[in-house]
Formats: sequence, structure tokens, C-alpha cells
Amino acid sequence: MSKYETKSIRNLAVIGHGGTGKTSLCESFLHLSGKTDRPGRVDDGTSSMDYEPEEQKRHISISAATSNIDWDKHRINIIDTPGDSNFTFDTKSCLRIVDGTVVLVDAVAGVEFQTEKVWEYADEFHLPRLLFVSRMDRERADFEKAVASIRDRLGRKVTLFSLPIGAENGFSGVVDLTSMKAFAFDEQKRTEKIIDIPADMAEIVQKYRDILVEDIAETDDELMNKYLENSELSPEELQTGLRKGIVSAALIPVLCGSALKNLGIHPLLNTIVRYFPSPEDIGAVTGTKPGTDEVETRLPDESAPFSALVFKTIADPFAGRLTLFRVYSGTLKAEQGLYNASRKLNERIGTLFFLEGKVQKPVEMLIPGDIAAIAKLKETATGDTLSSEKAPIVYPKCEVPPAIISFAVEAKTRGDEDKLVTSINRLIDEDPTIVFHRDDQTREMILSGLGQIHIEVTVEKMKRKFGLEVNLKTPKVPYKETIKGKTTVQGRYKKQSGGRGQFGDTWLDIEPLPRGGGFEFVDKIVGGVIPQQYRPAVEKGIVEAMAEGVLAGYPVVDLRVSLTDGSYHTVDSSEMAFKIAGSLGFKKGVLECQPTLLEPIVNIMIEIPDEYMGDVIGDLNSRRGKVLGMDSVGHHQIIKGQVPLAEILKYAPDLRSMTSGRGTFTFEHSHYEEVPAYIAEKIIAESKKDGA
Ligand SMILES: Nc1nc2c(ncn2[C@@H]2O[C@H](COP(=O)(O)OP(=O)(O)O)[C@@H](O)[C@H]2O)c(=O)[nH]1
Ligand SMILES: [Mg+2]
Repeated sequence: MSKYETKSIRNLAVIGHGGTGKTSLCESFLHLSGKTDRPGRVDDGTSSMDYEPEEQKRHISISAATSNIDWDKHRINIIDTPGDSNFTFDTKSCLRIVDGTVVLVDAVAGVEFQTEKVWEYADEFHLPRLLFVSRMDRERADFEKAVASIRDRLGRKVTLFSLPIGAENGFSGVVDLTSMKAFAFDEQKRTEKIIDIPADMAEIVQKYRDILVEDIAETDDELMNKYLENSELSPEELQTGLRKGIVSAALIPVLCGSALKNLGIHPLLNTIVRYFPSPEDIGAVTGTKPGTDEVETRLPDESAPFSALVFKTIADPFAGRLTLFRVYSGTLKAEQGLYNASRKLNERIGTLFFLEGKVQKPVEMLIPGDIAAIAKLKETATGDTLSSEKAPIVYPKCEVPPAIISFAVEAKTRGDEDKLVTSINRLIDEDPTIVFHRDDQTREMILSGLGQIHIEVTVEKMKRKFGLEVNLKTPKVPYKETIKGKTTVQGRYKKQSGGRGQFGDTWLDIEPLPRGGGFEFVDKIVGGVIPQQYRPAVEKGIVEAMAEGVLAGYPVVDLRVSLTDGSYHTVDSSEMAFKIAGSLGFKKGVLECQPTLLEPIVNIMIEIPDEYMGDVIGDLNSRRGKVLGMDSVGHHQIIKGQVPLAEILKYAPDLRSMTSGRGTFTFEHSHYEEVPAYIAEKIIAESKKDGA
């Protein structure tokens, strides 16, 4: 279709647990709609949606990919999303800008943990959706069981829209209960054809058709009355009820099929074009006037001012940056110029295009509902709103989830440090869930992300895209040192070397402060036993000495030093001499004050299904963690607690394996606490070894 209107667009994301066949389903869409001659296959790396090497190597989707098809005079924009929890921000960011979603549930496994997560996202954005029970041709595929798990775990009423004909090896087609037609694969024409409903299915088909009609009637009072009168609904009434029910997500269809066998795809795509909302049906979208809370709305109308939301950025080492966005209102042509309302700046634009897998198809003009891309924007990032400069608007963006695992990175080749920083920053452009910073205390470059695989993939991309190889190490824990006792100590520095000597003499009271108290210096000198001009130097000397503690070289905190007494020499005293005297006194004194190690403690929040409760709490205890509270939400438990940072450096992969991937957690720094003696000994011994 060369030309289409907003009302014939359907914007769709395919979501679900990893490995349920999302990418294969998209390939089947492309193939059956005539977009591709032969279906791309995930398994042999020929999928047009999983086109990145990191995806082909692992056979999983890491990054969302877009394409589009023409189906029954409609334009369907399709986004294939990653199912792995390491990459869900991308999935969420895509759900933010579509008008409906297809949720895949594997016919063997039923609902899995990531199904529940993406389902929650679909709820968050109030998306119309349908469930597709996929891979019906696999051994042990069981439609009824999969539907039961949907009813049990997704907590919403669902309605069967199609029934499978056979299962496993014998899966040969589907009965579409909305059109009351059956579909099978035509080997010659290489597409689905309409067949008779198998005679032995008549009864069950009628049973589920009746339920379907009743469920449709329930979406509308008027329809319900008619249904109660005639116990039937006219095709028009069904049509209206279906649209209304699906658009409001009151009606959630369950379909089934097999992407690899191209079965059940026609009923699915027909459901999308007939009953799913177009951008026009969605109507006005809401944002704010830039920099204010003032609400602004835009209609999906070509004559409205232009507005679009950026949902993804791709860092291409050759083509530069690609910015993917969805148009909400107005039109865009390249010569129009581009305004970024979130950042209040103008961008130069080149060609506009649709991104089909990795292929760029240039397009003259964009209309409301289009999902398109521009190359080489300089300042625009994921989440930004592009809009008319005269009528600016900013749409709410997706919150980026906090990182949960960190590694210290260093370039394999010395001298590549600058390249490391620029490469990571370019990857952050396309993936805002990567966090990168230099730790002030440990001086390590820290790369953080949403899981071990996320970090590994990031490192692989750095190598492929920028030719940069790095080593990953467990980051150092930023321990600190403090004191538990107090003392009074003399710090004295005296040097006689031929000419002018050096002399400084101080008396210091050293005592602990409460945790978090930092450092206090109190000048208690009375009279002029140490002249005013030398006293700040004493403090300076102490502060410098505090940078490296006596136990293991960590910064010393939470103490007060009072300068109480001392003496000076009219010729030999200098700021330098008093600085050294302060430093010497401090180092000597701290040893007399029961020095001890402190470690960072984090607040942790862990969410797990009930059945893992015992294991997860047992494990948390073995990590010296404390449980502070528990909440149950549905079949889930939320555990709140505190645990030493040193014990959760690898928690992401550990929790993943402990809970078969179903547990999630977040944490944030809380405070410092004393390290138990038996652990402190080891840390001190380690530091002596490193220092030697
Ligand atoms: N038997 C069978 N296998 C399928 C079907 N769809 C996908 N697969 C396989 O399931 C695996 C995961 O598929 P993929 O499309 O990558 O799933 P995704 O992770 O949800 O995108 C691959 O090995 C596919 O070949 C199907 O309908 N039937
Ligand atoms: Mg995939």
C-alpha cells in the first residue's frame, strides 16, 4: 500500500517471555503479508528482526526492532520486543508508544514470569491486547492447559477467539470463532487457506462460540438486553461489541497458532485490523507545555501541530545515530526542520525513513500514527518529544529502571581510556539503562546495568561497534575506616639541617563521632601557643592523613580532632612544619583509638513469588542481611531489608538462578556500618598483600 490514512494504521508490539516465538511470529507476519519472499528464521540467524550479531549469537532478541506490513487494506506497524528481563526497558519504551499488543504464551510452558512482567506493563499503559498461545506444533503443546495458566496467573477475564485443530505434530489449523471459519496451510500457495470446520469439532466450536457471543454482549448494556431477548446478536452488533470490548481491554481475546508453520496468523492479523484501535480511535493524547505543568493535548490529525515521541535510539558506527519515534499529531517532511521540545533546540534533519529490520525505506511525509526514523540527530535522546516549535508539547516518558549490577571496566590496551569513555557514552545513547561513572574513592571506572547478560552484551557491542576490548572485574567495595576509642596525642615535627630548621608541635584530642558524622576539627588553642596562621595547616595535615587510613588505606571518617595545645619556634616554624606535625599526630593517635573498618550497607527490596520465600530469606541471612519487613501482593512477596554491599555484588545472577528468573530486586545506598572482626581481618590482609 503506497498511501494509507491514519485511521487504517495499527501500531502493535509483540511481547512475552523469552523464547515464546515473538520474533518468529513477526517473521511469519512479514512472510504471509508478502513483505518477504521466504520467512526469516531465528535459528539460522536469517531473521530480519533479530539482525544484530549479539542477538544472532544468542538466538535471543536484545533490542526492539520495527517493521510494517500491509494487511487487508491496513497498515500494521510491528515492533518485536526482547523478552529477557535484562532488556525490558526497551520493551516498556515500545509499549509506551503503541496502540495495542500481542502477548505470546508458549503452548507448552504456559504463562511464565516474564509474561507476568510484560502484562503489568500493558496494564500500566492501558493497552488493548490479545493473547496468542504460540508454538502449538511442539511436543506436549496443550492449549487448554495454557489457557488455564492464563486464567490462573494473569488475573483477567479472557475469551477464546480461536480453537486449535489438533496439537503437537498433528496441529493442522485453527477455527476462528469470530468468523466461524477454519484455516489450514496451503502448501502450494504457501499461505493459509479457508477450510471447513472439522465435523468432529462442531459441538465444541458451538460451545465456545456461544461463550464468545455472551462475553461480547457483556461489554455493553444495550447489547446485553438484545442478547437476552433473542439469544443471538447480528453480525453488526457483534462487530460493534468486539471493537468496543477490545479497545477498552474489557474483552481480551485468546488465539492460538504456530509461527513456524504459519498457522493461526490470518485470524490474528484479521483481529488486529478489524477490532484493534487505530490512532484515530485512541483520540487525543496528553502532554504538557515544556517546562510547565500546564496540560496540552493533541489530536491525531494531519492539520494539528506536529508532535512525536522518541522511543528508541540506535548507535550505528557507520550511519551514526538513528532516532526512532512515533508521530502523534500533524505531519513531518524533511524540509520542515525539526524542533526538540524536551531540550528546546532545533535539529538538522536529513532523510525520513521507515526502519524495516535494519533496512531503511525512505519516506516523503509522515502522518499521525506513523512509526519512523531519522539519522544523525545530534542532541535528541530516547524519551524526548519532537514537536512544532510554534506549538511545543512534551509527552511523559518511561522511567529508566535503576541498575542492579556493577563491574569495574578497564581498556585491554593501555591508552584506550578516552576511547572507553566515548564508546560507553555512545552506547548509553541507545541504551539509557547503562550507567557509567568513575568512583571517587576507588578510582575505578564503573559500568552498571540491569543484569549480567546486559553488561556482557554491552561489552560485546563495544568491541563490534567501536573496536574496543575491555576487561571486567568485580568492583572494589568503598570501605572506610573509623575509630571507636579516644586519645590525647602529641604530634611533633622537628628537623635540623644546617640552615633553617623545621618545627611544629601540636597536642590533639581525637574522639569518635556518631555514624555519618564525617569530620570535625575544633581549634581550642588559647592565647598564642600556636599562632593563628599555622592552625589551619594542622587541620590540612590531618585531612590529608585521613585520606588513607592506618588499617587498610581506606578513608577515615566519623571523628573529631581538637587542637588543644602545642608550641612553636619563631624562626623554624612554618605552615609546612605544622601540617606535618598534625599529620604525624593523627596517624599515631588513631592507632590508639581502636581503629576499625566500615562497610557500605544498602537498602534492598526483593520481589519474588511466594514459593521462593524460604530460599531467598535463607540466602539473605547467609549474606549477613537483615529482613526489615515483608508485604504480600497477590502471589508475590516483597521483602525489604538491609545487606552489606560486599555481599550483593553478584546478586543479580544469583537471584535469577535461585528463583528461575522470577525474582527482581532494587537497592540503594543506606549507610556505613562496622565490619565484623573476622571479615575485617581478611580485608586488611588483602590490602597488605595488594600494597606489597
Ligand atoms: N515448533 C515451533 N517452534 C517455534 C515456533 N515459533 C518459534 N519457535 C522456535 O522457538 C525458538 C524461539 O523463537 P523466537 O522467535 O526467537 O522467540 P522469542 O524469544 O519470543 O522472539 C526458536 O528456536 C524458534 O525456532 C513455532 O511456532 N513452533
Ligand atoms: Mg525475539
